[in-house]
Amino acid sequence: MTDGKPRYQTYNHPAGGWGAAAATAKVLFEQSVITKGSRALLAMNQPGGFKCPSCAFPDPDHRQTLEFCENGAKALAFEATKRRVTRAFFQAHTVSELMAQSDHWLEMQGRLTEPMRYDAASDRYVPCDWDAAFALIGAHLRALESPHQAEFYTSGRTPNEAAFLYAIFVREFGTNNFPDCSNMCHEPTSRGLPPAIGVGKGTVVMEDFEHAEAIFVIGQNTGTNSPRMMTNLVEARRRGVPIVAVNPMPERALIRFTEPQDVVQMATFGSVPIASEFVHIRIGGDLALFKGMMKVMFEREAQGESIIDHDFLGRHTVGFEAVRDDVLAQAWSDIVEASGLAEDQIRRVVDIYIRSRATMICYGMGLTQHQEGSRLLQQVVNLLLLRGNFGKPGAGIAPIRGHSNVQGDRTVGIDEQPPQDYLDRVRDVFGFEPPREPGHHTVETLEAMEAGTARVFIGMGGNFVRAVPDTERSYAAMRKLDLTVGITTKLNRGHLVHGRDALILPVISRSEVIRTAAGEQFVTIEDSMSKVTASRGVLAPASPHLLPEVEIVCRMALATLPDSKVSWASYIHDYDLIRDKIAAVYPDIYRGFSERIKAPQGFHLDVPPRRLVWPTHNGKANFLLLPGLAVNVPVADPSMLRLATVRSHDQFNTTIYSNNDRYRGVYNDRMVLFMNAEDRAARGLDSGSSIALETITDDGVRRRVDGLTVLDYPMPRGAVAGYYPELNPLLPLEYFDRISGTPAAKSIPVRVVAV
Ligand SMILES: Nc1nc2c(c(=O)[nH]1)N[C@H]1C(S)=C(S)[C@@H](COP(=O)(O)OP(=O)(O)OC[C@H]3O[C@@H](n4cnc5c(=O)[nH]c(N)nc54)[C@H](O)[C@@H]3O)O[C@H]1N2
Ligand SMILES: Nc1nc2c(c(=O)[nH]1)N[C@H]1C(S)=C(S)[C@@H](COP(=O)(O)OP(=O)(O)OC[C@H]3O[C@@H](n4cnc5c(=O)[nH]c(N)nc54)[C@H](O)[C@@H]3O)O[C@H]1N2
Ligand SMILES: [Mo]
Repeated sequence: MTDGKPRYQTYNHPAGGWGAAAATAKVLFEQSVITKGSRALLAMNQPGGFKCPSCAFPDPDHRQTLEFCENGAKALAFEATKRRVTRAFFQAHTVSELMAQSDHWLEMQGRLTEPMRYDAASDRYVPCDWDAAFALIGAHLRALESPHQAEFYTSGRTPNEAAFLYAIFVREFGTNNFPDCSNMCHEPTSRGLPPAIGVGKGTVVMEDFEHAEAIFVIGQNTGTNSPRMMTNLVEARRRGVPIVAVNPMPERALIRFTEPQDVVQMATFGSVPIASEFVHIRIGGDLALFKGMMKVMFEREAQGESIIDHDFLGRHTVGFEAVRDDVLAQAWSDIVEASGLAEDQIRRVVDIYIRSRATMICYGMGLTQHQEGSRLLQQVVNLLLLRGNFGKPGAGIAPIRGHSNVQGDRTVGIDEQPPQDYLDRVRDVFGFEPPREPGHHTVETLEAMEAGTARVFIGMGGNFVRAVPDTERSYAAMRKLDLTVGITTKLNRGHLVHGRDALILPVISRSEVIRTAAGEQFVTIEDSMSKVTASRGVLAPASPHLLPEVEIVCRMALATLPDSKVSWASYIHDYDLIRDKIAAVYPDIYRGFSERIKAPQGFHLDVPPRRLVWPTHNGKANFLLLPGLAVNVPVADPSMLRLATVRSHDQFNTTIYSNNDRYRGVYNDRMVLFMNAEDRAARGLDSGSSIALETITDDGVRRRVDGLTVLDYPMPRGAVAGYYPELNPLLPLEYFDRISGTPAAKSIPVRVVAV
């Protein structure tokens, strides 16, 4: 597989196991961090160490062994790499030349080492000292006619302390324009769940896995994107807990898994079957599945079985009757057609659900990235409410978040529609009047750039232009700006698609030591289960010229707001002072933060529905309606296929570690399209044919990606899948969930164009 030629072969082994161990060793070796890397791995997710920079799945409280996974090791190895992007590198390459390189190539150049400024005369980035960089940002921001002409993006690796201050800086500057990666990810969780249960977060914690009697894993590729959760699934299966996996792709780790940290299993080549029921859903068919399940429950209840928890419904909920009427009005033939599932299987899934006295429903992007993503999640809540699956051990809703601190960033103020009580407390604690009107989310940010009303873009981490929809259009929008700033660890496309002025500001990463005038500092993050823990880097920073994100925020504020009411200079050095302010702005959840964070295992933020308290407008949990069975606008065109854009096993979002996708049997290629063989044959194509895809829209814009190889894959009929971000040019900017603004990246209507 090392000759670079594309190869495709079915992967028949369990996921995890020696394949994962070998991949871990290889990646550490290739990034030449074997010694440094293994020392860092020992400190990852241990009390006193740093939090894994990869996904948001919590680390366990009680396992004392080496706690990491293949993809955590990859994230660390690529962060701790010895490769460096220096001023000589930028001298040797114009931006236009760099633009012609692949995302993988850019990533492989290594860590950024000093601040750089774009020089139009030479089309190169040239060195620029930190003071000059902050002065440039301050000058641009102060020159704007309105603070709403600036957009302040955040990606979810930024820790609480930096995100909290960034939110304060931007609000004192005068806008709520906070597009963030969550706007493309779990925003349906943040916006869809509050009307239903009063919080936009999950209601389970790690211990719940030990008490669950059934676990659903819906629209989530666990073995690749939250590999540490596999340990919980393996343990659950060993206890005989049924696991229902709902996915259009039979993801390998959901079928069979070998726990790489289980010595006996590794030695004996053993493995554990994971899904007791694999539900091969059509793309967007989940709504029909949920309604089918509820229909069976109502029907069986009507026949005298006791299935619905009427006591729970009576005490805690409102709106049950309307949901029951809606569900009973759906015909089985429509449910079967929309879900692509046999009625028998839906009845089997219901059996699993009603035998369980405590059910957890975990989900990922397969549920959120649809045009009705937010309301689809409300149907998940309906399903859970019917059997009282809240407020007891082992039960609840479990959004599996993406970036390691994406949930935390939202909690501490990265929110384009901030609650008024938060704004009141910001006013009281910091002494300025924050703006009250909602700001831009990611899609609105792009619209403002296109319209020319946005002039400045500051990216706190991430790779905005590469992550967003409608690639070509978004590139053009970005290039209209006066200033673009990338606050970042690695070179990425976002630095090459830039405004008239542009800065690259390199930061100290999660695994590295932050030392200030007040001594060594730590930061905090909140995981997917609302647990807040400290993170202390152990490695020396990649370059002596890097700054921590906190200092960058403070110095942007000092350069922009000469009359600020906030004591920015003090926060640069002492992060406890920042945590004291977080506690003051969020007394309900963060009171005593600086003290509580001293507990080696951290602490949980309060999630009221766990206590059966519902902070909704009526103090109840609400059954909410989503009429019909469609989560995306129907398309009449018979040639239409629904395209899901997914991650390979060897990438972290726009960071491409390699061109392999081991569990799906793809090597040295990312330009592939997974298709059902009958759909392929119906189009007169051979397996391995090269095709183009075109988006079906009525806006007159041609969106097309060429050079895709068709692979036979067990997809449901009418569903195809390929990789993000290569296929983002096909995703129209207008194609998003109206409630949350989340682009519907899992259900793009496309047609195949033979070439
Ligand atoms: N190694 C690694 N870890 C990561 C990331 C990474 O890129 N690499 N990214 C991080 C981030 S930011 C996030 S948000 C998470 C993402 O983690 P996931 O949510 O697992 O992300 P995706 O790869 O987008 O895949 C989602 C799954 O949804 C399925 N799917 C597609 N359409 C549908 C549908 O209509 N219904 C159902 N039921 N399923 C569907 C796909 O087949 C796929 O298995 O992972 C985080 N962790
Ligand atoms: N078509 C399609 N589009 C999607 C998705 C999809 O499934 N399909 N998924 C969406 C999802 S779920 C998400 S979350 C977004 C992701 O969008 P982003 O979060 O914007 O993208 P990433 O690729 O995670 O960002 C990687 C960059 O972050 C920087 N970085 C890494 N570590 C640090 C750090 O510690 N500090 C700072 N300051 N910078 C750092 C590095 O420079 C790196 O190049 O993409 C979305 N886009
Ligand atoms: Mo995400």
